Amino acid sequence: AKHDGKGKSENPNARTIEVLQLMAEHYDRMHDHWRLTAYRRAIAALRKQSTKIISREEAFAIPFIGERLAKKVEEIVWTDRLKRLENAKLEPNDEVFQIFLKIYGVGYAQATKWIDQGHRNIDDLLAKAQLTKNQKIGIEHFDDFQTRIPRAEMDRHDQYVRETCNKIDPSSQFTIGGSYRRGAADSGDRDFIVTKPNCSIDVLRTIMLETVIPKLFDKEYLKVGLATTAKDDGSKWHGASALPGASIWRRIDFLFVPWEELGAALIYFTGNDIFNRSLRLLAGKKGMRLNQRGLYKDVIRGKNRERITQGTLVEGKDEKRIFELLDVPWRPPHHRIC
Ligand code: DCP
Ligand code: MG
Ligand code: MN
Repeated sequence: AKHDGKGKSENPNARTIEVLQLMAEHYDRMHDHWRLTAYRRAIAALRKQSTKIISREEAFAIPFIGERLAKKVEEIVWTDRLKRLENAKLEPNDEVFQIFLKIYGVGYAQATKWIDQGHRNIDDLLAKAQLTKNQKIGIEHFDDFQTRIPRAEMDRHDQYVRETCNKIDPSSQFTIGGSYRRGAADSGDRDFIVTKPNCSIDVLRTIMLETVIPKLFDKEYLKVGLATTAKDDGSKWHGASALPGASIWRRIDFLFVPWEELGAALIYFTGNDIFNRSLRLLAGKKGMRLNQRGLYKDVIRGKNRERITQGTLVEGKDEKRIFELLDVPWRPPHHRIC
């Protein structure tokens, strides 16, 4: 045992706490806040006990220890170990987990599943895992998609897409948002915000999906489509493309945005994500609400700050006006890093 004789072992549940702590650290590294919090609460509650908790019934009787955690407490007491912790084979797998999470479209659940199935690297996945079409593309172009795009190349994509699209539909407007609009020296992907004056989102989406995107495929600029969603508040198309003569595939996102919502969409898709969160929080504090469609006022909230009314739209179109209405001095995109 790792008891250090500095008083830690005096707590009757020291060993249980030690193992649960390792589990908590594991979830912390996995960014699993929900489980991390559950473990922290359970550990704090267990620390207050003056007797050794041995059975799951005893454990379950303690506040903040649910059924599953109670079972784990019993397992630790009786086996001096926790299978779940060993299955996670912590150190090596954390690295594996982080790699799997970098594959396009792979989230926490998928990465965990693969690790539980015994896969330890990309080659395992290619050889043994059942992959969807997108997962295969994400893996085959793993290095491509991980390589940052230098700003000079971003400029060339901007020009290429703009020229091609404007030949088809001169009034569509394209802005690259994301890190590029914030002035970054390199970017992970291209976030094209597409809009068209006085045009419904349905018509814009149809032009893009049925004419512009097929044209970009014809020219062999677009290589593959990865995801498409169509919603009232805009739509997106995810894929990959390469400039003529280039072999490296780059991730490309098209975000179709209604003309009246351009300002709010620009704020959202320019980010960064933390800036967005702080702006939304501020809106909330002022009785307003900000999302990628607009700024809303007279939002009524309950005692847990949950929304009771959605509020009325005050501004969607004008990016600067949204800052003004929030009483925030204008922040040019390259100052929107938190
Ligand atoms: N965004 C957000 N919250 C998220 C994801 C995205 O607010 N969870 C917004 C802010 C981002 C923008 O969308 O800046 C574009 O998302 P990207 O993932 O493309 O991020 P960036 O363009 O900022 O960075 P990168 O250079 O890695 O693409
Ligand atoms: Mg981006
Ligand atoms: Mn993106």
